[in-house]
Amino acid sequence: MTRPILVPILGDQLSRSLSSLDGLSPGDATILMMEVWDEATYVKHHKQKIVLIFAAMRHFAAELRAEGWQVDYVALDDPANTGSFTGEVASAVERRAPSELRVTEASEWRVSQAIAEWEGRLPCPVSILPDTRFIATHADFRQFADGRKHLTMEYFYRDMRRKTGLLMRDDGKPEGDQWNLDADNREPPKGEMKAPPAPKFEPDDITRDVIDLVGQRFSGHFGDLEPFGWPVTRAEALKAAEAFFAQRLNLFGPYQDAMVHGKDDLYHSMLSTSLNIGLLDPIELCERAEAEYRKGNAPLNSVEGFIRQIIGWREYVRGFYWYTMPGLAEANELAANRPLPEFFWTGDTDMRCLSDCIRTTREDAHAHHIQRLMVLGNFCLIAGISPREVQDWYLAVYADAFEWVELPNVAGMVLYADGGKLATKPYAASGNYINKMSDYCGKCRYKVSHKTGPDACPFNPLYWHFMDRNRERLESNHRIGRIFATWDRMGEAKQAEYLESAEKFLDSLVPAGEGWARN
Ligand code: FAD
Ligand code: DLZ
Ligand code: SF4
Repeated sequence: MTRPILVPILGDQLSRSLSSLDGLSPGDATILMMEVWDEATYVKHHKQKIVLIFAAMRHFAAELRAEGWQVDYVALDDPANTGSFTGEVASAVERRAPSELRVTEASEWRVSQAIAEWEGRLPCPVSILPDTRFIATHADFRQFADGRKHLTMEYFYRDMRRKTGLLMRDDGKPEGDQWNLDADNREPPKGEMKAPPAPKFEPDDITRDVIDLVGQRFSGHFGDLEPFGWPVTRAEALKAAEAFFAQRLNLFGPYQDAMVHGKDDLYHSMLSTSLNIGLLDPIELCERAEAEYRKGNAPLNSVEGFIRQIIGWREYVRGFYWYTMPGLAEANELAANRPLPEFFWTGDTDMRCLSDCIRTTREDAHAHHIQRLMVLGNFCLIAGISPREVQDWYLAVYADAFEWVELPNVAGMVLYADGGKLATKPYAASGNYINKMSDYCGKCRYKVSHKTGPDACPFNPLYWHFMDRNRERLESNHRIGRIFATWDRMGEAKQAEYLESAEKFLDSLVPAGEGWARN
């Protein structure tokens, strides 16, 4: 009898279309799935993120077993659990003596470095296969990026539209004659914004066990454990997707950037967790969205906007991550070194926009893109918070956070720490932007119309403090340089008022200290 192949499946590889399973039948392979302490604690993930991963892994293992696969499932509390992927793979190889170990490449640098060492350590051949769930290969991204100074997403996105044929006409032109309808994705909130909420899923017995485990073992991690309602199976994820297509896609486009107090879903899909752990396939979602457009159920600005986020931004940041690692994790172009304020963990701030975004992050392990970018991220950028600390925070607090997607967004899009490879200018904004795009400011203790002084919205002086202290680095940037003419016209007295207000505010910040993001 031939010895089976050992196929480790990691917590974000929960797809039946996984390359390591391709061509195998249940009799050919043993699947290895591992709940390991190292992965659960390399940052102190939000409790719901750990529940999501472990519950989805346990359900996936049960589905595979029901199909006849042999699954070695190592639970966190298994007394023999070594706590690491490498330790568990070594034990499984000893137990099973496989003819080969076959694994789909890891999505993150940390894990890929570990996997790269398996070949030298294990007594069997090791095959590492490409992750075919992404549309762009590493070579596709290199071909796009090599020789370019700025890696503008727009051109990459057009390549992806051509590669997939999504929203393309037979004459090779984009549907609607425009590649990108971003300009039609910026309506401020209007009236009550009665978007039907994204569905939540009642935990079954498997998920309840995991909730209990996480409550006991990870009680010191950030975030509310319950209510937990994320999809943990493909069937649930498909239901969540259908609810989005039926109820929210049509207004996704116009209100993509809108922010409303107390609501983090609005017209967003809430599908990133399911996509990132493999319960949903990016192309199936995009094709489904395109079908809604073709049937006349959703306008082009919504459908193109949704498809752009997935085959544009999502694919692009993944390519960018692998193209720029490991340097990206250390980049700090603006030499920002202020510690993260404690209120990022406690939510205890009078800034109403920030406290609402931190509340939703704590309650749901989610905030939508503009909350992450223009409230939380913008604050970190203009207050000059250290990229390392900001990266750890984002990686820990969101249920959809994996370094390949989190890091380019934080270091590149938010903090300009990469020196402008990803974004052509820093996304710095004063309180005006938040006031225009949200209902936050009306009831805030700060006045968005006050530019300086104790009642001024802190984003206002911080914005000019940021510009002033980074002038040398930013002035030559044609997209931002002319801002300095406005600053110069203000005159010294006004400038001093801005700088003094900003410094008073910065001095009042209490640093978070050790132990929040890492043990
Ligand atoms: P929707 O608004 O419905 O968008 C649809 C899908 O498009 C998302 O599910 C996601 O898969 C994709 N998408 C949208 N924007 C981006 C983007 N900028 N980069 C990559 N994919 C995108 N997304 C993550 O999945 N994990 C992260 O760790 C993460 N960290 C972020 C950190 C910062 C600072 C910023 C600004 C954005 C980050 N994003 C991250 C992107 C985005 O905020 C989330 O994907 C989105 O909020 C998830 O909610 P949704 O599924 O309702 O998204
Ligand atoms: C995020 C996470 C957590 C919290 N725990 C595990 C785990 O115990 N086992 C596992 O296979 N995956 C886990 N993950 C997801 C992994 O971190 C992710 O699959 C890899 O980082 C991919 O590079
Ligand atoms: Fe945020 Fe400033 Fe508006 Fe308050 S006034 S909600 S701090 S933008």
